[in-house]
Amino acid sequence: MGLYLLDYGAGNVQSLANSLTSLGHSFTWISSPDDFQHATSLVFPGVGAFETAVQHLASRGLLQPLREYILSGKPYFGVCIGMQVLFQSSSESSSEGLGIIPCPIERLDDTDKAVPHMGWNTADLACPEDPEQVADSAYYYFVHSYCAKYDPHKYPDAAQWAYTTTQYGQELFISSVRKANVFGTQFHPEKSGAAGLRLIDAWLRKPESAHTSSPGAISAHASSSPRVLIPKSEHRLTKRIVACMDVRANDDGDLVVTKGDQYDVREKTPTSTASTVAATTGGAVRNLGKPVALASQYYLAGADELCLLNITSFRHSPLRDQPMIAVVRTAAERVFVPLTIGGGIKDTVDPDGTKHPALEVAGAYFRAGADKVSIGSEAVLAVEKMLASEKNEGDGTSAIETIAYAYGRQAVVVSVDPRRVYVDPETYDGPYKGELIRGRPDSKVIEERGKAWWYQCTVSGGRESRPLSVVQLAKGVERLGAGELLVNSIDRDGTGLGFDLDLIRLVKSSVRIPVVASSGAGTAEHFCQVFKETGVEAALAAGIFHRGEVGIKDVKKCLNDNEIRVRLG
Ligand code: 1PR
Repeated sequence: MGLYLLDYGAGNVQSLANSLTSLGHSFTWISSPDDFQHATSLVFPGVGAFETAVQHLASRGLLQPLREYILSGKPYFGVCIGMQVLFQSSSESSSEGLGIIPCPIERLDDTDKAVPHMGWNTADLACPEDPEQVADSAYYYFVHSYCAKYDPHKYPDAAQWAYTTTQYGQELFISSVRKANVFGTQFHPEKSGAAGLRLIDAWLRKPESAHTSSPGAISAHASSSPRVLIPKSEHRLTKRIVACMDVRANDDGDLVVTKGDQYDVREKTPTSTASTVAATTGGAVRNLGKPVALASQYYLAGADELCLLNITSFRHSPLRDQPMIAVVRTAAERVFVPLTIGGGIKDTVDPDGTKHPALEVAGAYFRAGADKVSIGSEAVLAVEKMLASEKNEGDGTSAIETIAYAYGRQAVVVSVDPRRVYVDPETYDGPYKGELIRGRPDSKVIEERGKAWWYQCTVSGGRESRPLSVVQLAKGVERLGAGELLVNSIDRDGTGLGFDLDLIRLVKSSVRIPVVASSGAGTAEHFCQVFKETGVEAALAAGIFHRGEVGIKDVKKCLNDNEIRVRLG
């Protein structure tokens, strides 16, 4: 069979290619308009932003051939933008869609929930008697800010296309479509673990004739009127558990997963009473395993997402750091949940003077298989620049803005490394008065008692403090276009004392985008605590997972026992 994959040239489509390869399906990339004629099945993993996708397709002369291919009745499977492009238009863009489904794509409402809708949710069959492809109770991975609202009164023709619907907050949207030769999912089966791989495999293993229809069959109107689904009172989006690997070269030049205590990743220098063995290892970079092996292990253990942070990237350009790119590539071939890559996502200049914009750096990671990039230091500097500008807005050139424009804001995470600055609550009269947290007199952390503090942003892995608070940063990066915030805490990192609930609550209440709590997890109960007390969408840990003290399954069991929705199995 002639299975082709459409890459419009600016989306992170490697993940879908990896899933096909792992399932044993070979494919050819569409590289010119003529290729559509050779394709007997077509998958369009349109990850990214609607505007960029449609513009790229049009500029490469692929938009009209794509439309003709779909109308010809040959099998088509679109993922995310690959599904959205079937619709009339998108409020994300001034470009028109293919107009095959007569309904617009609209922005999700963020007044009652975080947007993007990011994480694992269910896809409920619109016709339960037709469970051919989607498993009714399975969780699939969603990441999008725009959707086709399920509204049979307003858009009766579009409702006829609804194969599954998904509830998020008070909104019910079409999460997959199916009609004649066309199948499309808003969620990402290639990032949905075993359930997603099963769905892709089932579609591909069916004879092509079963997905083929007569030309124009998709335009036919169904005779029956669609069922009117009533939104559920509660959505089924799960809380996400993220395993994070801080990666750097050790003193022998090998890339290892390391873990700091408050960002110090070297073994403690031994005292004079230490053994000779300890003395020889003192000061070495702490080595907790190999990045690809650990990533595979956490995927199999049920992690909902993985994060690889190149923690010394500020020293050189990531594009010259080929071993790190190779790590990402190999990990992405084995891991079928979202993979975030961070470290050094910024404009860089090689020693020979060659400039690489942040967009190019991110593009290299996306092509290697990353699903999201995480921006640290550069985000702090971009917000400082924005706040100092006359108009108090971004100028379109920052890493956040350029990457979000090309790949969609859901592909841009900002990782913030705040540190507490303790002040005397009675005398402090500085600019962060409104953000002060007051320590409880009975706090377990002695330095908190009777004190107050604000959270200061740092760059270069905590080495330099900047004149910016975490609240300013959170609000600033949301305005610039970040899709998610990863909130570390230098004070809690590696301590096992639990997440800094004051910090996480403060950030969560400052933004509408999803927030990932990080730093300080020491027990499974700490995860329950952070979800219950702050409402964050995800929580991340490193040390306890690397040292095998608490497993991902233990965390999920604890959450499930406490009636916090998680993806089990
Ligand atoms: O500034 O864009 O180049 O990005 C650098 C990235 O590397 C940032 O995301 C920054 O947080 C990270 N980083 C830099 N130096 C260190 C270090 O440890 N010396 N690691 C570092 C940050 C924080 C988390 C950690 C959690 C959970 N590590 O990654 O995994 O704190 O730890 P725990 O569960 O063991 O407490 P740029």
